[in-house]
Amino acid sequence: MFSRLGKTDKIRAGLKRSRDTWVASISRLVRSPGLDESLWEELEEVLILADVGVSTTASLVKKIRSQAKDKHLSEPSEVLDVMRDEIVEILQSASSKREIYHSDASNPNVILLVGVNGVGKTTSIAKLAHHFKQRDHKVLLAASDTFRAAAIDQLSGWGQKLGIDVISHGAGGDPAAIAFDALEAAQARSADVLIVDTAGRLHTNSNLMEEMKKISRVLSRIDPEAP
Ligand SMILES: Nc1nc2c(ncn2[C@@H]2O[C@H](COP(=O)(O)OP(=O)(O)O)[C@@H](O)[C@H]2O)c(=O)[nH]1
Ligand SMILES: [Mg+2]
Repeated sequence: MFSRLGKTDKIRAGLKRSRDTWVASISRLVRSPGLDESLWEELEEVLILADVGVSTTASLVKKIRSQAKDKHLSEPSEVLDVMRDEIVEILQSASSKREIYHSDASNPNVILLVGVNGVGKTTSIAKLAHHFKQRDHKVLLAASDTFRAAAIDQLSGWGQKLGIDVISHGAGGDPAAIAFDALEAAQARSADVLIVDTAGRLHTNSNLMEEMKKISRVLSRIDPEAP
């Protein structure tokens, strides 16, 4: 118990440290006099160090700079207000574009789990399936991890426990063909959600990445919105 609390405290302290660092850097920037090239460079550095990402940082700083010019801003503190508005806009447009769940009866929501071996794809599928089922959504699972018979048994086991059907062709089957059949079955049965399990892969496994592209390709033949 105590060691657990200790761990949480450590994580909290770590998060606080990183928040303090970038909040402190921004406050320092805002107090600096005048808007010059070094301010934009420092702002870029602070945002990248705060894990905003290189391309988002570049486009954010570009937008802030052009607004600062248009509005004839001269104080770094005014830049902070512009930055806040721009960040809110980015977050709002991202959340409106990423609708995770739609309720269109003829088109099931398709969730495709991808990741390296053992990261918890199959376990997460069981959790997601349970989550949706509890909310009265009809769920179907596709056993597209055909690498090992054990992987199919694992998914089927979860299906049995949860009372959810699993579409499978058995070990060695074509993962894309299974995904295709499963999506057809999901449409025919008016399922709300189809969750597709896949074999573990690294992005450097070119044959497995081709296999993933094929899964995506055949799914989009049935539903262009599918992953
Ligand atoms: N501690 C912990 N173990 C997990 C979690 N998710 C999965 N596991 C375990 O990690 C192992 C691999 O999980 P699995 O779902 O089969 O991974 P997959 O290879 O990505 O499908 C199994 O023994 C799971 O019980 C988790 O959130 N926490
Ligand atoms: Mg698995």
